[in-house]
Amino acid sequence: MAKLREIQDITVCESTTEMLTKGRKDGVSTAFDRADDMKPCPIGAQNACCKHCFMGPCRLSSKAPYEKVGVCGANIDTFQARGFARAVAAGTAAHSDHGREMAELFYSVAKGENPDFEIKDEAKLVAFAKHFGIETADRAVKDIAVELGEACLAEFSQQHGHLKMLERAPKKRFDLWKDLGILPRGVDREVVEIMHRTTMGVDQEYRNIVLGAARCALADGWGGSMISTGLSDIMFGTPSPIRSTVDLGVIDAKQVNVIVNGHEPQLLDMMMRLAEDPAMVAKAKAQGAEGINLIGMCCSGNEMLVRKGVPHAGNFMMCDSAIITGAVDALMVDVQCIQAGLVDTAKCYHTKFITTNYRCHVDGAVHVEFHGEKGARESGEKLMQIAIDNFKNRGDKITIPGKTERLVGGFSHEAINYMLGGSFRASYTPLNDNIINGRIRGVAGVVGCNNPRQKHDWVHIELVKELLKNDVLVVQTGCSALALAKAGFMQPEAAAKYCGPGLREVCETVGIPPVLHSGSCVDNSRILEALSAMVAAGGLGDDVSDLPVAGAAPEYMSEKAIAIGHYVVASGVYTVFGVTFPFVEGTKFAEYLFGGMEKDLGATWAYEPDPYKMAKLMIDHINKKREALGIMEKKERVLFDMEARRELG
Ligand code: MSK
Repeated sequence: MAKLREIQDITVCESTTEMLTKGRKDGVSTAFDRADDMKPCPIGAQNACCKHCFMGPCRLSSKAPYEKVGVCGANIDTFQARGFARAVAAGTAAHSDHGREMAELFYSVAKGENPDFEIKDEAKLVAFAKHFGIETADRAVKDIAVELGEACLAEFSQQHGHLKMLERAPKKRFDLWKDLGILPRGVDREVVEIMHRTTMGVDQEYRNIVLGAARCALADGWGGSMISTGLSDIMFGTPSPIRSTVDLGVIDAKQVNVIVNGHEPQLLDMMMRLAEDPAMVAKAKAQGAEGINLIGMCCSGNEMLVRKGVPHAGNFMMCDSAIITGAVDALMVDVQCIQAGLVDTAKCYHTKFITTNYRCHVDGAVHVEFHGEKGARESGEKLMQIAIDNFKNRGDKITIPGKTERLVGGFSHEAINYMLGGSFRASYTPLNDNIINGRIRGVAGVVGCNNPRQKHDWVHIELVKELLKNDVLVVQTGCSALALAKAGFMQPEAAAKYCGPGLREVCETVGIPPVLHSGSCVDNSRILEALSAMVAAGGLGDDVSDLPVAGAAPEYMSEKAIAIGHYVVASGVYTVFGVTFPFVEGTKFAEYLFGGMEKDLGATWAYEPDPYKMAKLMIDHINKKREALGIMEKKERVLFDMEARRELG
């Protein structure tokens, strides 16, 4: 085993520090330790290798002049573009398979075949159906829902035309995609096509591959992910500002603690209901517990934090820490971001690590299948029973960190619209006005994972601090949101502590925190809706690429993040990634991704692991957009009437 980092170099999170210290004493090995012991392959880290056929695998030098080519003759640019595109396809597949699962679940509810779930938000159902061109006037909810379910499922298998949700983008952006020939046809078709194009002997021109990957990524953001978010809102409720609590202190020694981790909301939703079921509570009490404490983790938790305020244990790199408390009776997982290493951590304590989805088995875990469409309550009860029965098996190694943090989350696109404009004039106009008058410099989306090679939460927090100081409003999703929530940035009082004077004034007037939690990683589609609404509100140009906005994934680790980054860039937003990026400096591929793409799509990628330099890149970009819009100078507050707004547009 290589020398392990000191724990103060691994995380800035107090609870994680406490639990990793305990874990080392208890003999637990976490992903942080395995990262220390496993040097990343330098060739793979740069996508300078290719194993798409069996004449290789081939590896190329990452030193200029890049003359060497693979056995087939493919050069370094082809290698990198193909590796990048395959990551986009994998990420798109993950979000979209989640989206399809939501569509299947919704369809079973719509047809009246699933008594375990329901349509909670009829207003969103009608609004979403209208986006698909479905007739809603004077029709029964059930009929609209069945037609919507069929329309959503068809988006995955459609072969021709374009995905319906793309029409929600500004017209100029839609036309740009059309002119470039990258309007996605059907979600599955775009994933399959990328896998085909990147196989041996097909697409070997880096720009064509990157643009093909953009088509696939757009099928994720404006297809699979947007369908997932929309249908989840309809079934589980559209988020609106709600209080919750985050951090490992939400684990309660006196109750049966059940943590649900993964991505699809139906498992956590069912377990939350069962945790309040009198019969289940009575069973827990019979075992000596005071009740059942249902807790979310990672993005399953985010799904229900923003909708129902479920207490949240923490982000991706805290799963081991939760088990190390010794007080988690069951950790139930569905799909995505489930570390196989948790099986061994669970073995050091009494925790039952339970996989529940047929698509995700882990060697050594207990497997109890849960299907949202059929028998969800029955299998949920089985799962809960395992947790309750395990309460009595707790050992004496229990230590629960005392820290919890309050937050207000639930800032969906609809909620932001309502909060800014009120119920009669729901609109993004007040946001645009505050950007135009300079109180808000711009808006940043800070999203993505934790990566054990990076000091946990540090880059997220330092980056956001810099942005707020410079009057940049921050919108968040995924594990990044949890880093800021734990650090206290998602309370309205945070505005006075961290923001520049303009942003502080706006947040205090509206009563919002300066960092808005919008949901899980699939919910980055909400950011696309918000950007389109900003363009539609007027005064800030006529395309997303005109807006003073930027994106970042400071500590990402997943292929899903690459897919998100690529659809965000292809939608017109300058986006910076941290930690690492699979590229070789100075190649044509890199020059295109980090520069040339702007000519085609009006935005580029950037790579910068240092949070302060990352913030500078984003703020410089926002300033550049403000200059282009002619709003760089802070303006005195003027009341814009319709005529004035038209002139600005
Ligand atoms: S869970 S994809 S670590 S955000 Fe969505 Fe967190 Fe990244 Fe997984």
